[in-house]
Amino acid sequence: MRKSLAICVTLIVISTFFFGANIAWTNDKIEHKTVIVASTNDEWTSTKLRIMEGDIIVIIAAGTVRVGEWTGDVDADGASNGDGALYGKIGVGAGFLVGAKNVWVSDNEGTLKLKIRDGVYSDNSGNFEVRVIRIPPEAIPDSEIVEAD
Ligand SMILES: [Ca+2]
Repeated sequence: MRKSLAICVTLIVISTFFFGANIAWTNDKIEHKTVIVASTNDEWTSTKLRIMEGDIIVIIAAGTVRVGEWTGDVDADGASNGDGALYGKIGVGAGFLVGAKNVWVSDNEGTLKLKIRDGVYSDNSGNFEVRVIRIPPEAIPDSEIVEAD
């Protein structure tokens, strides 16, 4: 009897530890940030958002930049050759095209960073004001099955 009580207490202590630890390093709340990405910055700008696999990422980039004389002012979709477009990178993964508006489910884990695509950054002007929304799957209510009519 005393032995089974001891086992029971041990199980409660272990499960509390794992449950508590789980809360400490996962964030199941929707996060929304605005990040300024400068066209003169040739380094990645951190959104300071930690992305988990399965998170839904929403990007809305406002503003225009000038990355070269011939391109004129372009939005985050970039010029016809791709210069001036907004790119993203998660953790140590490869960079990918984001553009002015985008929604995707992340296959990667790590900090989301943003950068404007160009070769020479010193002759650029302007910046993008980028809203980044991270929606963890835990924050989405259970789906309702819609019956066919
Ligand atoms: Ca340039």
